[in-house]
Amino acid sequence: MNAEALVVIDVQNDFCPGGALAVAGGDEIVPIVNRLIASSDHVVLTQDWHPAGHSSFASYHAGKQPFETVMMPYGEQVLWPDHCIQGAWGAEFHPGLVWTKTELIVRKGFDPAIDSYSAFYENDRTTPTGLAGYLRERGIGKVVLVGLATDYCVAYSALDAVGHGFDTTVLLEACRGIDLNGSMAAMMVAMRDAGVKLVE
Ligand code: VGL
Ligand code: ZN
Repeated sequence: MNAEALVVIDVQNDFCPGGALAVAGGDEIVPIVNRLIASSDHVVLTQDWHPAGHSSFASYHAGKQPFETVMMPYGEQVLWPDHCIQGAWGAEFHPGLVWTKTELIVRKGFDPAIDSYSAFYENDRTTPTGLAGYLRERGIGKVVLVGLATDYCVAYSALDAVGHGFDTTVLLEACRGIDLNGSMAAMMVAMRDAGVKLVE
């Protein structure tokens, strides 16, 4: 289990300036991520991939605005602007991302009833994406995470990676965050406490 994988989280148009759920400076990481891809033996990408009318969209909930929360059967859920709709421009990878050597693309958030931040589990925290099994079968014991957004999909993925026993590093210079109601500080503490290596 000595092999290492670079896991690039959601570097998609909707999370970059001009997109529906733009993360400040999201596009700035693209050249850094490209260098990391070039120097990595194994590259996995994730792609947020929602059907139109997804239940994580504020537009699905009468009277709700983006960034409000709602109680779902699996717990509290932040409501987002419509984003990363299957097949749409916003769901495509940033055009500058050199993703061609990617071995696996994990799509997530396709169940209309459940959001999915983590690359490993949907937000019910029990439905797996299969990524842990994939990495393990390939003999990968170490994961390096980069991408968007630091405090949501990167952080949830990192927490699940350590939870699965992977040696887990987040390279912060190749991440950008949303920072909603203190989420950035909270998730940085959560990652550090869980044993994620945070590299500035
Ligand atoms: C993300 C909110 C909703 C992310 C995805 O990639 O961090 N955040 N969907
Ligand atoms: Zn999403």
